[in-house]
Amino acid sequence: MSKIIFITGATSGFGKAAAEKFAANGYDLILNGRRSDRLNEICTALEKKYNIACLPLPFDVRDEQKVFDAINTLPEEWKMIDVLFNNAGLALGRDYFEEADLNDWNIMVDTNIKGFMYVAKAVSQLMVKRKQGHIINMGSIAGKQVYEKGNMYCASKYAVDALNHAMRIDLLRHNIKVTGIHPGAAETEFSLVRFKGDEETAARIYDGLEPLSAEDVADVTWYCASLPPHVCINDLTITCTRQADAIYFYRNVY
Ligand code: NDP
Ligand code: 8X3
Repeated sequence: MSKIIFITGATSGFGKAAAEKFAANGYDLILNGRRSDRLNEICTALEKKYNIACLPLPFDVRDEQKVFDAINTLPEEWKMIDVLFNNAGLALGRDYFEEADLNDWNIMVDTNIKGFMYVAKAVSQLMVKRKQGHIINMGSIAGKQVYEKGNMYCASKYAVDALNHAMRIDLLRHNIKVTGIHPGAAETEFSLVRFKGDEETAARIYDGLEPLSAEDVADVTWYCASLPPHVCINDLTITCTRQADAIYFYRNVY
């Protein structure tokens, strides 16, 4: 029987690349995001290409009721989730603390912390019943080190880091692995979302770098998920070669 991965934020970036990587390795997929047209297209394409099964499960992770309803009413055969890639998230704005938009902060807290937690809780309850599973949480280098104008995005990813650790401790007794992946700069739709469609500013983030790609992150996600049952990567920080931490870059701009 095929294994099942549930991926949130699968309409783009890391989630979409992970869907392809896991499908290529024979996993069946449950794919979440808000853009259902994209989910349907991705599912159809991957089913055809890899001869796997794919279930689109569109919902907004911020909607507590919808998250629990969608997961608790999955058909029985889809409840046997082996891996959760808890990846949906976003940054909005890059502003000084006193100038930042409160609405941006609310959306980041609601998505990156509360939505993240709803999905992890609902899926972990299914895993607990089976005494097996692997939760892979998407953190960030921004959850390891605060940078200027990072304020609430960094805080939300620090929360992810703390919850990742907390889940690992509490789920130990249920034989559930918990892994946190913490990438640095990666070129996806992330910066376009952060800068609200301003393509020029979004592109400048990667000036003089060869940033991580979505596929780089999908590869390490696959690595973490494909280790033997007794081995668990707890925390994995990954940057491109020209990035040392959340602040120091060596840009090729002489
Ligand atoms: P993208 O913008 O390319 O992808 C983000 C995904 O999250 C989309 O599929 C989007 O789907 C989904 N999403 C956002 N909000 C919601 C919501 N409320 N409900 C359901 N799905 C949602 O960015 P990345 O792939 O780069 O980002 C994925 C994760 O990686 C995020 O948690 C981000 O913080 C983190 N990260 C990104 C880094 C980077 O430099 N790119 C580095 C470190 C971490 P839709 O819009 O269809 O709902
Ligand atoms: C995304 C990486 O450096 O833009 O989490 O915060 S960074």
